[in-house]
Amino acid sequence: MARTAVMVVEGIDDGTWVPHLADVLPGFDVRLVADPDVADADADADADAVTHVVMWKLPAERLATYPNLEAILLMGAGYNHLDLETLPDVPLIRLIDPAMANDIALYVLSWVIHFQRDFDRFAAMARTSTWRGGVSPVFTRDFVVGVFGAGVIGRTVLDTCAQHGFNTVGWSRSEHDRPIEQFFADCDVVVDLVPLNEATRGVIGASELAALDDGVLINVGRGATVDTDALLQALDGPLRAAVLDVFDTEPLPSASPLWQHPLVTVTPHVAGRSDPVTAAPVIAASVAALRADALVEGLVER
Ligand code: OXD
Repeated sequence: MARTAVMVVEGIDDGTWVPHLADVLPGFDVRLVADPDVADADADADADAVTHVVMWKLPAERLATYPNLEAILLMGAGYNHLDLETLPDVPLIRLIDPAMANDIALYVLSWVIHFQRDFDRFAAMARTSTWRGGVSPVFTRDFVVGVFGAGVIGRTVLDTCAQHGFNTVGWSRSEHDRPIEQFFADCDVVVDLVPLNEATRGVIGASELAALDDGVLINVGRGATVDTDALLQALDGPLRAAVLDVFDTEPLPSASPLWQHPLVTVTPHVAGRSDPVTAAPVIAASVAALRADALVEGLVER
């Protein structure tokens, strides 16, 4: 009799991934890897039955103990924290969950409205009991929201802002209609969603921020794509504000000048969260598509 395929799941957050995955993958014996650093007797006893791993950062040595692995499915959208060279040579699928993309889009939209309606300026004026003070919010159609790194999630952000009447423009390396500095110059808000790799480390630097001028930078992608020193200098100049959800080092060290900066809002990497309730069906669909040799969204090119 054929053995039931085992899916092992990294123990992340509150451990609810296992029941949600088990619900949508009845053909699998879904088990938790309790502690990636300690050999887990239960999962290891059946190492050769393990066909799928759902993980964020299980070590490559652990993955190498599964000789019949068919695929690795990530619990998040990014994968820059993994050393692809060391991973088993099986499909690696990042999580493209529309619910997560929507979460990010709403985070962005709330800040876009905040700045388009001049709430930051009115808050400053309230401190001196100033009425209007020459501030007149621009209309939605005249407020330009740009997404730098307009992939799947970026397109959701653009669509959400466009549905609310904002003027939108996307920029990605493979698809753009203007040079990068022109893109920054044309935007009132730039949303950074560019994936982190060696080519994009610090890609938003002094010249991009100078082009953005008195605009706003929102970073919901990866912290290291922005040159923090250049950002602090731009904030000493015309840059209106920065809203940062991601950082070079997380948690953001308490000594970072970003914490106290009056023009910077820090949020603790919460713009888009992985939710096992919505992610489990997406992962189940990827498993089915892989087994049917069909196209899989989120397949990482290696
Ligand atoms: C992700 C993230 O990559 O949370 O999913 O940043």
